[in-house]
Amino acid sequence: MKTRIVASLAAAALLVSGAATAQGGASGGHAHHGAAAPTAGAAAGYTDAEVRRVDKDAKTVTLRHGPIPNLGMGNMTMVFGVAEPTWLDGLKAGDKVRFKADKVGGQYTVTAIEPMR
Ligand SMILES: [Cu+2]
Repeated sequence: MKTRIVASLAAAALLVSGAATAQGGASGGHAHHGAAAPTAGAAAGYTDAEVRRVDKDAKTVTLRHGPIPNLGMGNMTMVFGVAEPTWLDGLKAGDKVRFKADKVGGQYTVTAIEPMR
C-alpha cells in the first residue's frame, strides 16, 4: 500500500514536470527569429558568426555567434570542435562566417561553415 502511494505521487510529479516542459517549449518556439533575421543572405539552418580564434592543435574554433535554434543558444562566444579539421586552414580571427552546429559525442561541433561576403 505504501509503495503504491509513492508510485502515484511520482507519476503526478512526472505529469506536472511534463506539462511545464511543454509550456516552456511552446514559449521558446514562439521566439523564433524568422521576423528578426537581419541578413537577406541567411540560408536556412545557418547561423552568422565571427571567428575569434582558431586552434589547429586542439582542432577547435572560437566563434562569436548568433542564435542557434537547434541547440537552444542565443548570442554568445564559445569554442566549437569541427567535423573536418582542414576547415580550420581557411579560417582566421576576424573572419565573418556562417555555420551549422550540432552536439556530436557530447561536444558542440561545427558541421558546416562557409565565409560570408
Ligand atoms: Cu553557443
